[in-house]
Amino acid sequence: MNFKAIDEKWQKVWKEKGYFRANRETDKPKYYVLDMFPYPSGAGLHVGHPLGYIASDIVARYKRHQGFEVLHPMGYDAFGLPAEQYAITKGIHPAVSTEQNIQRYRKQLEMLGLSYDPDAEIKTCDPKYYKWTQWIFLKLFKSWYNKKTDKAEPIENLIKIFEKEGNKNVQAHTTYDKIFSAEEWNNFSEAEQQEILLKYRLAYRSETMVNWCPELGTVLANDEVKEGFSVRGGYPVYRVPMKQWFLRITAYAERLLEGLNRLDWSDAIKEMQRNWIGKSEGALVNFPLKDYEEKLQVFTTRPDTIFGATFMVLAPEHPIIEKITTPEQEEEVKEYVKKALNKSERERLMQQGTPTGVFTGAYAVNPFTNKEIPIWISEYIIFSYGTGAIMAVPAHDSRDHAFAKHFGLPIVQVIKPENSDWDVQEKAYEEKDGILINSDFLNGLRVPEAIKRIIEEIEKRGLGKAQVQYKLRDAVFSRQRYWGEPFPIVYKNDIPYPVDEKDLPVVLPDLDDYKPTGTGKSPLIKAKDWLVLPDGRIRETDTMPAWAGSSWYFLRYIDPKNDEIFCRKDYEKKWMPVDLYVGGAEHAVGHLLYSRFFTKVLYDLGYITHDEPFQKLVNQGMIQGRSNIIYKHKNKNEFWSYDLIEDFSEFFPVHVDIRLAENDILNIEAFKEWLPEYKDATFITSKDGKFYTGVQIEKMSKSFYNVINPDELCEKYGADTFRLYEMFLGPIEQHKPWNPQAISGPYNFLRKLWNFIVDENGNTKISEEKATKQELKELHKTIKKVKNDVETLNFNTAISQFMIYLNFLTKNKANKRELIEPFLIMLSPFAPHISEELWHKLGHENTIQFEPFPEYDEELVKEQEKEYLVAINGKVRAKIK
Ligand code: ANZ
Repeated sequence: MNFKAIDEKWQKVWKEKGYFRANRETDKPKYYVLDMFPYPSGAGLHVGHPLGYIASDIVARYKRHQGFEVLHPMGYDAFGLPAEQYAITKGIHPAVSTEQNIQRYRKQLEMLGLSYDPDAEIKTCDPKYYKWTQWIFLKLFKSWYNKKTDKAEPIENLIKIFEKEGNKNVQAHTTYDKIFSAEEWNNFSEAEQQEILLKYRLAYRSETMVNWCPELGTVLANDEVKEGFSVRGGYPVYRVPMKQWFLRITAYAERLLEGLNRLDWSDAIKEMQRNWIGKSEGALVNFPLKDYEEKLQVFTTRPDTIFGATFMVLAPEHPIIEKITTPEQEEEVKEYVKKALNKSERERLMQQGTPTGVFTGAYAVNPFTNKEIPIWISEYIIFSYGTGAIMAVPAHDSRDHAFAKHFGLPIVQVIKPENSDWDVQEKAYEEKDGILINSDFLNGLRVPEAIKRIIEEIEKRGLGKAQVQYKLRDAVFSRQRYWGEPFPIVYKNDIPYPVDEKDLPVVLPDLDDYKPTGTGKSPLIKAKDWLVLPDGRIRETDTMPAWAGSSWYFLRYIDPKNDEIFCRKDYEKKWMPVDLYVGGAEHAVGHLLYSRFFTKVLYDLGYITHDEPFQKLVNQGMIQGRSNIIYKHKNKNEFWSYDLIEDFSEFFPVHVDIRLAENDILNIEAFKEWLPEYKDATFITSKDGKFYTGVQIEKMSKSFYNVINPDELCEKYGADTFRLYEMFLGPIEQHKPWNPQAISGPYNFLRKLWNFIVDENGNTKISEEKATKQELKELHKTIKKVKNDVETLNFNTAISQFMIYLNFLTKNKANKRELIEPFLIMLSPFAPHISEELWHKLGHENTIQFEPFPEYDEELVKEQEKEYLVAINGKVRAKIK
């Protein structure tokens, strides 16, 4: 039997018949099952990638058997840094290399027999696709967030309001904080008006400190930077001011939180999103300054501790520093600020050990104790959070405590834990319960009541107000790179204007020199003909980040060829949300949050009818590599078989290409050829004459020579064995090691199945005899188990049940049609090629793909007979059925 030939035969038929094309207009119930689309890197797929793809494919096929119209699409996330880096290192134009890589991926995916909709393939770098990415950007640019209606609205509405009554009644999500009348608005210059509107738009340009990475030639998002280095490549990252495009995702903070409650996602991922959004309830309080009219505003989540606020701390960026720093402190302050500003926020937050800081020389007044308290500067205060200034309560906040200890500042206890003698001089008491002390009118209250009471008092005395804060920041949306979507924006007098929608797409100009300029300007600046329009307006040269195209691709799959709109609304209404989304947990925050944000904006503007894109989310685990390692003696040119070594400290490990160590036994000759530097080494073998390698489970990586490529395995065993094998490795959400020995299990299972039904001459051996009750019972038990396991995504245990069932059939020589046909249908989602082949061998002309999934009979599944032992005087005397 030739598995490979069977794979190819049926893949061709399925493609020709178009079985997996979803009918968008169907009346059947729909099921939308989606994979996170890959970026096509040069290395191709390794066996870790298909884990999720196979799982989602099983569900897609299962749902077809269940009578659903299934949309199961695949595409390529083809813009962005990785594709471009690859192109640069190989010296090939990104468009060319990306296309090559896509073809390789497509072939690999086809080889696995994944049942993708052939019409729906999308590539984010295709102008027909990014036309709509640009269009969505324009929608963001042309919208503002109305807090009164709690949604995004067209900017024209806002302009009309400004013209009629100015902005006094407008409640918007904006950084604009002045009030103007209608008259003033109408008298503003065009430039002034546009400047103001930018502060309301959902896509806006603004100058900020960014993570600039000269080596990569681009600005990076916070989650692309780790401890001052780029996550990709590990290059140094610097903080510099730059004008950037932003998306006002902060307007959606509350709705992004609320929406999570309606989703069937793991608690872990939801929690990560909640933490990223980071909601805190507290108060804004204004502290008077000694010697100045101005007030210093702080954000605190613990206003109840205000009697214990013994100093203030400012972020090094705080603008008031310049004003209040005393001449004696000036030099020290300047030096400290300069050093701190070179670190990213993340680095500053991670700062461990001895606190750093500097005194400004100035004082504020605690409005409740009326004491003068010193104002310090420290890098542990983040400028972009809250107000960039805090009241420090060292008795009840550990960072403040460490700071006070280090700089000798007073620690005053204001909360007393109920059942302990806590010494706040030693350690901050941070719990949010206990009784207030040393706090005048708050004394004796418990913390929650005290918070309520103090906020009332703060508001009554006009010192501040209750406030909700989010950690979520607006998303930087520009890259100074070539390989991305151009912005549909042109400048006149440095004011950004939208490109006419009918002129979309703004096609990425073909450049020969697409490498980063290294100056902070995008390489598009070199496309002289493209850059300047006939009327003198100049194009935006930044490009969009990789996540632009991936934040809405799930909508395009529904209506992939439409030139009139990104996705027909009636189709969207039918097909969204995605019923099952499978992908890696590394996208827990970025991609999933941005997709939810895009969805909500399009929903607000009336283009779609669902405000959450992914109903159920499953994160597949990682497949780890299984490395083979041999050990060389440190002082001799000798390698020792693993089992002979007692003291590993006398040896150093050498990774061996796993292909040279079948069953963990080293092929010594092949190894010497592979690493000629060891050709004269002696190999001390084990007693049985074999040379055993050590084994280590670690990341699958080229540098450990443990990467396994699906191509070879499919070639050798066929796609069905490969699919079963990957699913058999363990629960889908768990990380698990690649274990090549275990492939023989699924392989033998499929061969045994084949030989059970087909004889040596290729003839079918099937009996039309009725099944016995016992046999039916076994069948129905299997149906019940498999159905339940597929629905809960426990594919590994479903496969075990297949094996048990086949053993039962072979043992009982029960090659009966009644028992085998339902088996093939159940198996088809897992091993579609062989199931299809055997189905036809049993005499069917139709494909197995849409055969109804077998139902089980609850009566049959129940244990119907039970044997009781009858004991008389302690001895078994009889058995009763
Ligand atoms: C006084 C206080 C007393 C605080 C106390 C905490 C405990 P979350 O929950 O993360 O929102 N804070 C405010 N702005 C900050 C900034 N820009 N950088 C660093 N820290 C800042 O934390 C809010 C608390 O973190 C605030 O409440 C403030 O310290 C500090 F016993 O104010 B608290």
